[in-house]
Order: sequence, then C-alpha cells, then structure tokens
Amino acid sequence: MYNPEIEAASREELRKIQYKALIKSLHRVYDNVPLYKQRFDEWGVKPDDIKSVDDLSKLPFTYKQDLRDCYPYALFAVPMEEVVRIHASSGTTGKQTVVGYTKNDLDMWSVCVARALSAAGATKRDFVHVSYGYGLFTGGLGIHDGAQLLGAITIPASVGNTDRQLQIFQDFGSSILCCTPSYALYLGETIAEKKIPLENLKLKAGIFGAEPWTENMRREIETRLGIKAYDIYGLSEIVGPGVSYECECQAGMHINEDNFIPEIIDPETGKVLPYGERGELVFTCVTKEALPLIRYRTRDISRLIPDKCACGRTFLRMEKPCGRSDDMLIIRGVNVFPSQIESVLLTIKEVLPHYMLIVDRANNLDTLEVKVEINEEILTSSDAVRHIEDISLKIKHKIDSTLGISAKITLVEPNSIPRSQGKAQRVIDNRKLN
Ligand code: DLL
Repeated sequence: MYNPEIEAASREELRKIQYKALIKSLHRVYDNVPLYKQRFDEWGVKPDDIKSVDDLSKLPFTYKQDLRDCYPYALFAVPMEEVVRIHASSGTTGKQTVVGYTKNDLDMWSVCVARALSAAGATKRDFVHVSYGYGLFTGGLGIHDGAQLLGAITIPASVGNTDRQLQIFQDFGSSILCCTPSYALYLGETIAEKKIPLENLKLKAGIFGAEPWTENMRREIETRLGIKAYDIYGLSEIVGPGVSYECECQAGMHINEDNFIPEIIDPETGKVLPYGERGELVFTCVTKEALPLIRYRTRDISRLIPDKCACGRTFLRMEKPCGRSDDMLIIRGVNVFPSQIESVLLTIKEVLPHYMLIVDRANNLDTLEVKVEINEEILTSSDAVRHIEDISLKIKHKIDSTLGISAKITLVEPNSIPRSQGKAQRVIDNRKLN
C-alpha cells in the first residue's frame, strides 16, 4: 500500500498537488455551503484570491461550534443523495457533531488508513483485529475499511468482552491489534493475570490512538503484548482515524498531506506559527466532498516536524498531541465536555449546580466520578436515605445515556464543594500519563 510517488514526493510536488486540490475544495464550499459563502464574503476573500498554499492564512477558521450550529447537515457540500455514510462525535446526544462521507470520501479515508496499517508493517497476510468501537464512532469502521482495502484478514471484534477478545487472539491468530492504548494496556494486564504465554499469540504490532498516550505507555504495551506499538491520530470532523500515522521510526505521525493541509497556530491570536513551534493544530480538507472543512480548529496542541524522516516519507510529521486548548476530556475514548454533565445536572431539581468531576485510572481503564451537592430539603426529609439512592440512580442513568460512558455518582452535602473566587475548577484529572 506504500505509495512512494505520493508519500515520498518532493515537497514542491506535494505543494502542487495540494494547491490544485485546495482551489477545487474552496470553490466547492463557496458554491455549496451557505456558511462558507457568508464567512468568506464577510472576510472579503474569494476562492481565487488564494494563489498558493501559504495564502491559507487569509481564510477564516471553522470551529466545532459551526458544526453544532449547522446540525445535522447544513455544512455538507453535496446533495444528500451523494452521501453514503454518517458518523458522529462520540458520547454526546442532542447537538452532537455529525459528519458525512461520499463514496469517494470513504475510498480516500480507506487509503489513509491502509497507509497507516502498512507503515506499521501490515500486509494482506495479516489478521487485523479491530477492537475500536463500531457504530457512530469513526474508530471501528474507519480502521475496518482501511484493513479491507489493504487486503488483510479483518476481524471486526469491536470493544468489550475481554475474555472473548483473548480467545479470538489465540484461536484466529490476530497479528495486528487496533484499539485505544488504554485498552491495549488492559488487555496486556489480563494476559499476564491469566498467565497466557505470549508464544500462544501471533500479535506483532498494534495501532493505537483516539486518546493521548505517552512513550512510557508505549514501552509498557510493547513489553506486555510483545509487539511494536504505533500511534495513529485523527478526528471525526476531518475524517476519523488516519489523519496521521507513525512509520517504523516511531518518531512523530506522518500527516496524509495530499488530503489534509496542516497548520499550527497560536490558539489565542490565531496567528500561524513556524514549523517546530508548539500550538493548536488546524486542518484544511482538500479532497473531501461531503464535508470539506476549511482551517478547522482541532484544539489539539502539537508541533509540526519538517525534517526528512529516515523512512523516506516526505509527509510532514506531527508530534503526539500533548493536550488541548479547550476543556474537552477523553474518558475511555469518549470525548466529554464538562458542560454536557452540567446540563444534565441542571435538569435534576434535587441537586444544586455545584459539582466536581474526578477522572482517574484504575487497572489502566479510565473512571469518572461526579460529585454533586444535594438540595438541603432532601437531606432533612424523613426518608432522606431512600431519596438519595433514587436521585443518584436518576443522575447516573441520565449521565450514562448522555455521555455513553458509565459514571459513579456521589451526592455530597450542600456547601461541601469548594467555591472558587475566579474560574471554577470543576475537573480533577488524577490520571497520570506516564
Ligand atoms: O478519536 C478518531 C480516531 C479513532 C483516531 C481511532 C485514532 C484511532 P474523535 O472521537 O472525533 O475521533 O476524537 C478526536 O481524539 O481531536 C484528539 O483530541 C484525540 N485523539 C485522537 N487520536 C489521538 C492520538 C477519534 N493518537 C480527538 N493521540 C482528537 C492523542 C488523540 N489524542
């Protein structure tokens, strides 16, 4: 699947490919998406004013809020009959961010993922075990389609049921594991607990992403599973997994630059920063048809590495994202904004709007506890204990179904959560990524 004509093209050649596609993409959004027409007009810029890739900075940004405001389909640049797949951001209900793909978009996405798989050493003789979630989340189906394009034997195991996953490893001969890095660690621990000899497994490599992880986690996964562990990055708004991927050098992720043009900006001023400086990653989709976002603010903090990679690929590399410029948390692979939990709590009259979210990690799996103050009247009522249980259950049910992950609810006395003089601190993240 490695395609040196593109992946190792000269920078000049790549710039030419990008520019040609960029202009097409700008016309597509200007002509078909009212929000882009309006925004370009307000900025006084037309697609043909962009004379080179460097002129991108003349264009306005696109934000996650734009996807919410245009929910569900108003940002799509093609008629709905050309759309063949919908995905949506994980864990939210109501105004989630909905993304769509044409047939060509799915083909392009599969190529991106197949490049990632083959950069990790996968071939059509491999058994690619996909333990990302299938469904609206882009992880499962995204990797699945790429693995099939590669011609690999694809195992759509999906998430959960760890015992069954381990059985499949042994019986089917899974050789490339694809899941979140925290689940890979958990699988590794379970293998050790169950004393399954690594020789019984055929695993040789893994492709892990959808959440931040560290070099220490990489070493731990590599040792526990006896594999090479590669990073893969992506976000639903741009395409899903496969926006960038690691090669055998494991030194930053090559961005599929023929499809996505990266920029790093100062998140405060929006100014473009030179290569090598850390800032917010921004992507422009140049080949997408259904949802070609222009200068999309990912909120991920990273750095672009322009030096030539020893693998021969010339695609720019990005450093592992080291944080976010907003308050989004990633809990068990699910994107969670504290405001979503707040809006659930506001619908429950028995509690006060004072809460704290405690995120931790037990047995390599993320945990979420929601501490919220209970109303004084409930506390002093004669059947307070029964009431408290009912309220906890009600909150738990609402939060679990809103976020798609399970939370522990702890009701606490009024005034027991520290009040803040300035910006309220609502999140304690005890996960130590080391
Ligand atoms: O997580 C797509 C994906 C699936 C990527 C499987 C890799 C593997 P979203 O649910 O839209 O899409 O979440 C996107 O997850 O903006 C980052 O903050 C974070 N993220 C994704 N990959 C990585 C990674 C998928 N390798 C958000 N390292 C992004 C760190 C990552 N953070």
